[in-house]
Amino acid sequence: STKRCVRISVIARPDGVAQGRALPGPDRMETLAEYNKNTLSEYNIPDVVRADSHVYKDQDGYYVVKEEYRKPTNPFERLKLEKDPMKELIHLGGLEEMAEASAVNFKEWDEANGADEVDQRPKWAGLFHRRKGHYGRYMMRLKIPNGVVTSKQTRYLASIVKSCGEDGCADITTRQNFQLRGIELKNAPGIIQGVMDHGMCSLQSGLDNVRNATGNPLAGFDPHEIIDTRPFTRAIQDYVSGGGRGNSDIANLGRKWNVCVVGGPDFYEHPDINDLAFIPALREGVVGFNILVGGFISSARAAEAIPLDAWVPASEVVEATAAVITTFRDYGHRGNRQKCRMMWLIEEMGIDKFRAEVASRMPSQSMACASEDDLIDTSVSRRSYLGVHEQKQNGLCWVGICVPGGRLQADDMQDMADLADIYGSGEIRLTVEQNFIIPNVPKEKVDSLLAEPLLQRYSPFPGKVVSGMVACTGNQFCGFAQIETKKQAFAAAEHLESILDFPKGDIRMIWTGCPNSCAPVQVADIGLMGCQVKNPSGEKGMVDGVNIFVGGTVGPGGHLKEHPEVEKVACSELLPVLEDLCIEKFGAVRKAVPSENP
Ligand code: SRM
Ligand code: SF4
Repeated sequence: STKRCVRISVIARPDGVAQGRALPGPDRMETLAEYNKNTLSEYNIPDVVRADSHVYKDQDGYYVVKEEYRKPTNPFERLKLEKDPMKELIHLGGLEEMAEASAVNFKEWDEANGADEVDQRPKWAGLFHRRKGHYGRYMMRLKIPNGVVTSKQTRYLASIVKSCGEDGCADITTRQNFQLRGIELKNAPGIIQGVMDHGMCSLQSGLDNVRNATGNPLAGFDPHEIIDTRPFTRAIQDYVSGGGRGNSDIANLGRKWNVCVVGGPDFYEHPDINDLAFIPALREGVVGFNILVGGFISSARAAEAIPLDAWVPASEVVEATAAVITTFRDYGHRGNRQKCRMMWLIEEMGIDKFRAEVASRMPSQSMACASEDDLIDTSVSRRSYLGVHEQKQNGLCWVGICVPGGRLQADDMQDMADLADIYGSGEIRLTVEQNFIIPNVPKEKVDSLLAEPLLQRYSPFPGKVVSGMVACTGNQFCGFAQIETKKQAFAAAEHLESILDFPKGDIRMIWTGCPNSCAPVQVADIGLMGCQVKNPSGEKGMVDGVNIFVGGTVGPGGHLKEHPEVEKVACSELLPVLEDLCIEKFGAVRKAVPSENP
């Protein structure tokens, strides 16, 4: 069992936290060090100080890159050095001051302060200014550990989206999480306070921070469950956010960092592409986890996670998480952003030295070797969680519902919450394919749930291409995007379903708007990565196009496809190429064309 579960709902102003402020922080600047010490004292994490570390801890408890490791300083390290976002924005109320100042005239305030302040530092509070596609509005990225959310929480999030009027909408993300859009900075502190009061958190969810801890979306009710991942993902999230108070220990990493806990035979959690993944394994009869490290995707490189040759008991998941993150914090690169992810550090140190450093940071200063007794049941072939399935609890079902592309409006979220209350137990699960699940539906209520209007739009029984469709944000809101994604993805999926049959099963078609691969094309059957290509009509100029990845696999033994198989196809010429791929590589067959003269 884990020592503590999430306290994030209790951040409601413990001792020493400023009264009357929306964001967490101490009541006086002089008590900052004590505040951070108190926050971290909850976690039993040894405070390791290494002479050769690239960072030092300042008198208030924040980490700063040492002078000798500052060159070449990338722009993100510079903005952290100039003004520590966790300290200044969260703990000392800077964001609240910004909210007030920006309320008068956002554009003028933006011009006076610049992009570091307006776009980047607020990411420590989970606020992303959408400068290019949605000027003056922020996207708020939450953390929903394991994708478990209640109807009450969902309803509150729906109310935020609704309050943003036509600018408001939300996404289920590829880390089984929610993002809300259309927020104005002037309202952000109040919204963050509300989010916290509802037991959720948006702190430390962007830029050089730890992302949402993913787990098995079927945790607790899957008949094939190996281990319930919820206590672990919640405990990780609790540590990562300092119980919602902000964790100063890990608020200055060299880059983003991902973690997941695997709980079932299907690997829905994508352990291959996480910086740290826990894989259930027994050691001398004790339940615990083998550890994989270093998985990541970036525009320059996609690397599969590799074994650390380490096992930890279930009771030490948070300690192991902290040991790996702080190793990364202390030694990770701070120069070229393309070489800052943790795998680069592992390669530079060598896995043995990296392992030794991690082990030395455990409370016992050691870690057992990986166990050969892993608990992954390879006899179960990867299942679709969409549709109606019997739970391990007698008489109950879960209903997996497909939201192609994950985009939701306020009313959709409201309906999700209502359906979870009426038919289930008031709980909703989010998945990395941007879908949701309503668990705990009594068998006799399933038919009525299936007849609900929301399920006519978002089907539990989608076609064979729509069912596996995932699409990142794309150029509607994302400044990196080369193309539009969500609408094109859905149109292409519907087209393929209209003319082809798929006797060999579903196709996992994933669209990503640029090489960052937020919707991971490298694991897709067919992955489409946005790019610009020469106009096929021969006219001057570039047009939207894609590079096409084929044959990535997921699940135990799955592998990434690092390079595209077909390059630079204009979107206007894409459909026949996709048809051929479906036929040649995935056994699709053309539907019989109805004869005109029967
Ligand atoms: Fe991502 C940056 C959206 C999952 C790799 N990602 C971004 C930004 C923040 C860029 C920006 O400021 O506009 C995007 C925000 C767009 C927006 O308005 O929504 C963005 N990433 C997303 C989401 C929303 C895609 C989605 O449609 O679901 C996902 C949010 C997850 C979450 O809830 O936290 C999302 N991003 C991922 C994943 C998948 C995963 O984690 O399993 C990856 C690849 C895995 C990985 O990180 O190793 C991913 N995002 C990136 C990268 C490339 C990272 C790198 O090392 O180079 C960037 C760019 C960066 O960090 O410099 C990026
Ligand atoms: Fe934006 Fe590129 Fe990520 Fe899509 S893949 S959300 S376009 S950064």
